[in-house]
Amino acid sequence: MDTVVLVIGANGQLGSVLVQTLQEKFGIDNVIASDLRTKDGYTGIFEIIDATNLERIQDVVTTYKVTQIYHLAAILSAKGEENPLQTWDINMKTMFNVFEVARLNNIEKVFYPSSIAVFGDGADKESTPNDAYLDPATVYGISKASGENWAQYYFLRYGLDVRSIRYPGVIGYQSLPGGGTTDYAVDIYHKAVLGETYDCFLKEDSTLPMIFMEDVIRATIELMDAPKEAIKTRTSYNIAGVSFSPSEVTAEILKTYPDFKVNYTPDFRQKIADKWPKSIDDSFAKTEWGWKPKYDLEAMTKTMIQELKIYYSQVEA
Ligand code: AKB
Repeated sequence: MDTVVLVIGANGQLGSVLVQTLQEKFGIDNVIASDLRTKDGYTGIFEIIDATNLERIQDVVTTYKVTQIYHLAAILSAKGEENPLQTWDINMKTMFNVFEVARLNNIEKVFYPSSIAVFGDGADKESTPNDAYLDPATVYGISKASGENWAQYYFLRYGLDVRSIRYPGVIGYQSLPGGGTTDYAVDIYHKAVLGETYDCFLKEDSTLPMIFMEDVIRATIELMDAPKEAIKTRTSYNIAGVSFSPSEVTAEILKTYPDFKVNYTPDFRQKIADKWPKSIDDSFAKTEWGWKPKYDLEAMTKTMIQELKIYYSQVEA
């Protein structure tokens, strides 16, 4: 039987890149991208799905004989605070719909992303362990901490093979993030390449765990490819890429753009960042399925600047 993958939330920062990787891996006709709206210029099969509607997910699963689901749709940390109850409803309803459709249709594997937002003041801020106490301070974090436990519940109760990673802030040149606290770390590169000043919404010494897009996509695929017996952690895996503060990434950018200027005007997102780890212990992922990051701050910065320069030269042409 062919693997047929449904990606929910395919237009997001991660989804748009992950879909391409999955198309290369499984074939363009075996990947169904879905989101609330179609995307201009998308190549491949696309279905409009509002994941709060279980019947609609069921229709698509039946039509395409889907065997794996990646559920990437969620409202993130900063945006989620605008309307906490609605964020809870959307994040939880979409998750339950995916888990239920997966269970009822004997879906082979489900990917459910969690986040470093599950951690709060109860966890060590340096090298935060996988099994640290979880007291999230945002509704997004609460929904993910709860979702991880539901993932484990569906595995233990129904044998549904749900796999999960706690994503750090994701940095990539291919797409833009939206509604997160770590978004500054993508925006800052765009402003540098455009020759503009960046107004940073976090303090200059606010260190957070981040990861380069290539690493995070590889981690996701490697986890999904790992033998079932290797996956001992059924809540979610910490993965570390690189930890840095706004002033550290600025220093790296200044090596290429010595005139680049950053102003610091911390806003409500600083409070969110203050609750999160500064660095992550990812030994469970390393030991259980062989996770290993490749990109450090220097390599990431080089690639970001190189690729964004190409992008903006094409936009301007
Ligand atoms: C956010 O900032 O909300 C996300 C995340 C760390 O999950 N990027």
